[in-house]
Amino acid sequence: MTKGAQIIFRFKMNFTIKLAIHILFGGFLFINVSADDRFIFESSKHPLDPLTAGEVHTSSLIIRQHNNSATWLFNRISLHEPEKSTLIQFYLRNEAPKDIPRKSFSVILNRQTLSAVEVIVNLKEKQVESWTDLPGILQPATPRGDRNFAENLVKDDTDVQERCRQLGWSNMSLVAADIWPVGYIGDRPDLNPSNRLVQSFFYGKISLQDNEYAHPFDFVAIVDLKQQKVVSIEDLPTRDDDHECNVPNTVPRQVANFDPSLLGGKDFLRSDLKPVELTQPKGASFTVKRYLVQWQKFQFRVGFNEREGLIIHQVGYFDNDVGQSSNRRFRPLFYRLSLSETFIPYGDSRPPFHRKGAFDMGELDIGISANELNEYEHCRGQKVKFLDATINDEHGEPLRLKRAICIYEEDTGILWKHTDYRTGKSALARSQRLNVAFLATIGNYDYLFTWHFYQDATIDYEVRLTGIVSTNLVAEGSTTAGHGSIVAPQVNAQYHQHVFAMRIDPEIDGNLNSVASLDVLPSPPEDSPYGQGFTTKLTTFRTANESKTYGSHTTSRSWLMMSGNETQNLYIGCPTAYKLVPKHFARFLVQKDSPLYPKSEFSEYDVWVTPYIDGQLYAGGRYLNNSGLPQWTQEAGQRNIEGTDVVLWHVFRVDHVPRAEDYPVMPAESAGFTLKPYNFFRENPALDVRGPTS
Ligand SMILES: *[C@@H]1O[C@H](CO)[C@@H](O)[C@H](O)[C@H]1NC(C)=O
Ligand SMILES: *[C@@H]1O[C@H](CO)[C@@H](O)[C@H](O)[C@H]1NC(C)=O
Ligand SMILES: *[C@@H]1O[C@H](CO)[C@@H](O)[C@H](O)[C@H]1NC(C)=O
Ligand SMILES: *[C@@H]1O[C@H](CO)[C@@H](O)[C@H](O)[C@H]1NC(C)=O
Ligand SMILES: *[C@@H]1O[C@H](CO)[C@@H](O)[C@H](O)[C@H]1NC(C)=O
Ligand SMILES: [Cu+2]
Repeated sequence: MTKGAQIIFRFKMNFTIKLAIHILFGGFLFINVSADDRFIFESSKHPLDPLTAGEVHTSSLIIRQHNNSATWLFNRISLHEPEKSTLIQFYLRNEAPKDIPRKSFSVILNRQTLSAVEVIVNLKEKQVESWTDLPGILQPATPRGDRNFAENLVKDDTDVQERCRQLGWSNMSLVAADIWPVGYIGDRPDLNPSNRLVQSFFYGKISLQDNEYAHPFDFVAIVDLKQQKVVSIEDLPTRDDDHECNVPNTVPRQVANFDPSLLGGKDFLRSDLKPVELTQPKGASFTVKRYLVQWQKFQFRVGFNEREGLIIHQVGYFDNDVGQSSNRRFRPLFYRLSLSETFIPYGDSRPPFHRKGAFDMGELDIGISANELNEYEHCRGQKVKFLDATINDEHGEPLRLKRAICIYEEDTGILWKHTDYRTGKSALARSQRLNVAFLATIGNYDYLFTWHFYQDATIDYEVRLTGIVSTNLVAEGSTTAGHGSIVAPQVNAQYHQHVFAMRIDPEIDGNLNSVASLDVLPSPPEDSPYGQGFTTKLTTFRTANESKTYGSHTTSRSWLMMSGNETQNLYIGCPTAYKLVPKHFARFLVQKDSPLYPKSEFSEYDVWVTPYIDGQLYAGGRYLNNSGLPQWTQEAGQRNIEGTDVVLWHVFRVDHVPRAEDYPVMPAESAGFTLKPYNFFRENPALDVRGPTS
């Protein structure tokens, strides 16, 4: 087929689909599909490219045609990534994959029963490949549409309105209802978790722009999305001796704003700051072809879906043994890098605050909350590449998230340098890094997630946490709220943890890898007559069970992902490796005997290693049904994981004890980890980075 014929063919197809949907469903608007999606040639799509708007639309159309036994709500439609076995050889050889059909993965809900079905659609054959009914207890995350629906529903409830009125808020336009997952509900057998339950915390606003978290209310409502009603309203504890005292609560009216327009104008704002600009007079050093990114010696693919947001696929490095450009060879590093789950347990032990906690990905979806980015505020540079993302609405139609991902470079100081102190001659290379970022707002919090790539082949992941701390009411006259910091009169910010579970699928110099912990320890006395000796201890994990390890700051523990038998470093003689360098040593604080523990058990260890199995993507399981890592490591049993295809999971946690300075909006806190080449090269791989003046 000629190019022209393909264009015409695709145009006709789209036209037909459009017509069909108008006839079948009474005229849905065919929105948010841009020209480039309609006229993309199949052959230019990589099997890991996110679904296009056209593919989202086609998926829901095929699903409806296949099964019209119910009215389906489309919870998600995203790429069904091909099995690793079909892609791995192409990746290892850095070849374009051939003959791999694109497929979509959808979770749909029966509008009446809210029971969920997983559907895989083969987009090439245009047919449903699998249809899996899930038990009612397995429920997918609550997308934004459902959250908005729940917010309106609680605000329409007369009991809720009465409670708000008693607190001085009779105008419901000035009441904010924050919709949270319910977390643990095992102590309420009267409520059915299969009915999609959410809870709502309430806050008042003085004006529409006002920061509501300065005015917390004293009750929580549980909403049943199946019955579409409020099923429970509970008092929140507001003083330590709550049960002894029955005085009605008052809500603080003191404002705490951060929007410059509410901050007293020009006199309040600093006027002595001059701009710092980055210029790139010769353009960018990276290229982006669809989703393929090349920068310096790195190559990788960008992916995106509604749950994880940004994904990095198939990272490789073009190694030319410094200075021998003829020897350029492709060396695989990581098959897939992603944030796989996050959990924010709150530390207030007074019920019903035991239900306050959120799995931001598994229960709320992070990808759908992506902000629209720009080059002035979020990703500062002159040459920034933005990528849109495509998700779906409940009718199965595509929704475009504009500029959801940014790719840009920046200067990060000295990369290496030495001055010969005898001659005064110096050599220096400055470090330039490539950033791939996305920013999500989930309720009161904002997270900026960035993968940084460096010229010495280091890869670093950073989460910046900002936004507003979730507040709760303290009774007038109470001086202590416990489990939190009082950040303004009657306003408490509860202690909580941020748990991030990363999925790192290494492919260090090939498909067969091993993982080991590396500790630095004092030498035993018999080896150290002067007591100053120290040494390293490498412990290679033989089973998944053995790999469940905690960080150890007393031995500077790191973990190595090692190639099967490649020994690049001729002098050291050990396998080529990448080292995971942790940055956080906070332990998971939910206790093992807590009824909340089984669902969050993946948060326990700092590192877990599992044998690679397709579909095991989310640390707590796709539906957070007490599965994920604990189940998979157990299922792996005594199976050997040395020199096999393995996945390393790194869990890091930040204890957030709010400070006065975190209020009313918190200065960004940084968290993350680093992946460093470890005897992967023969020498400093950045010797060939030029200094700024050369
Ligand atoms: C249609 O959906 C219902 C409910 O999920 C299921 O029981 C039935 O088997 C489906 N039919 C087909 C042909 O897949
Ligand atoms: C409720 O508040 C909104 C926003 O301030 C305002 O526009 C509206 O007029 C108020 N309604 C009543 C009945 O006071
Ligand atoms: C797993 O490891 C722990 C601690 O190393 C050990 O106590 C336990 O017996 C192991 N379980 C299995 C099934 O091997
Ligand atoms: C590594 O192991 C594989 C499989 O056992 C073997 O084919 C290959 O030759 C080995 N490579 C080296 C460098 O020893
Ligand atoms: C959780 O659900 C998955 C289906 O996604 C199932 O395979 C798994 O066995 C379940 N685990 C538990 C512990 O119920
Ligand atoms: Cu926090």
